[in-house]
Amino acid sequence: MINDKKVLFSGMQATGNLTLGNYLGALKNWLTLSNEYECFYSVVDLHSITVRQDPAVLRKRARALLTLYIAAGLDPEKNCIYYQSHVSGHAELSWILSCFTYMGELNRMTQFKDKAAKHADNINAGLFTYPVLMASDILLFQSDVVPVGIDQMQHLELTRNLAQRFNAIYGDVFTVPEAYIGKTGAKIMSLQDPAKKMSKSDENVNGSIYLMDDPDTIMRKCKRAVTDSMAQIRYSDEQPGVKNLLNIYCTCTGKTPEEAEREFDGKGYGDFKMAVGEEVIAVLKPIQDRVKELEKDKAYIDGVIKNNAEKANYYASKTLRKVQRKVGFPDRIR
Ligand code: ATP
Ligand code: LTN
Repeated sequence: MINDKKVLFSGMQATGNLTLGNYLGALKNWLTLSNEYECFYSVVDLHSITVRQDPAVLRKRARALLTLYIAAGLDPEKNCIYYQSHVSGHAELSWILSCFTYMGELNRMTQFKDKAAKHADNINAGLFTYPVLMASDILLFQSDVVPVGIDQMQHLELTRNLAQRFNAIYGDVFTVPEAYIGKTGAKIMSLQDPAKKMSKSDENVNGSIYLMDDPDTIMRKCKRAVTDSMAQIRYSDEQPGVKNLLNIYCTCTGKTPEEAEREFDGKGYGDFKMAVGEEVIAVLKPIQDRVKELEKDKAYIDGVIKNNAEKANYYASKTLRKVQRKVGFPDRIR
């Protein structure tokens, strides 16, 4: 608990331009929860380098991502928005927790298998221990809740196991966190291949709507979205393309799939896709406008970065010192 509130932690990697999947699956829920919890939202740049990055591009994207968090509506006075690399506790706790993680556990992680297949020329140890760093992010702030898309569930389970394992040995050190997964939007699929998750590192740019896409591009991508020849708008696994568009529509409008099915009953795919495009544009336009405004105010963003890194470091050190003492590291002499 911080200031009598439960703690929330989440983060995103600055590995590309954010997609609608990132927004509907994660960021949107961050906004809903931000009043209720004491929140830490990190730009997880340590995670980003598990895949080779161009330094200048990474720096630029990390700042764009941090700006986007604010533009989406997270107030940096109330929410701690910061770069993971500015808080060394993440890496320090990660080392300690890696000594409590079994190779077999990490071997089972599907994200590692996917990424290793995608980057066969660079299967580095960081990619393998990525989930331990993620667990450290969460446990470092004694987080109660972690809003993520469904693809992160396996990492959350590992985090809970590590917390429980550590607590069983050393007493009540870590809060055991819960995942928060939205009812709709938890897994937005590629518009070009509804069997694949919409992903910011997908080479096919038509499969993803990027948060900074202009309205014409958004409409074009929606109109070209892969559907089927069943000529009916139903929320069913037999129609994965239509189901995905309905998910997008419902998460944007707050309607239930049943309401949307009724609304589009008897309508053609053309009209339906246009309606989806319009809702997406309506959701993204205010965020895009705010990004453009914020980008002009360098001093403001710099201030946010500085102040929040201090705040994050303060809370991170508290947990870290406690953990170091528990495992037997000597106290510092002041
Ligand atoms: P990459 O393509 O680099 O692996 P990514 O697009 O999967 O990246 P992350 O930075 O790994 O994005 O994820 C940020 C957050 O967005 C996580 O909470 C993740 O669960 C969520 N997320 C990512 N893709 C989707 C999606 N298609 N639908 C719903 N949520 C998603
Ligand atoms: N692995 C996450 C990003 C991430 C994260 C976290 C999410 C890193 N650390 C802590 C929630 C909490 C991903 O989305 N790929």
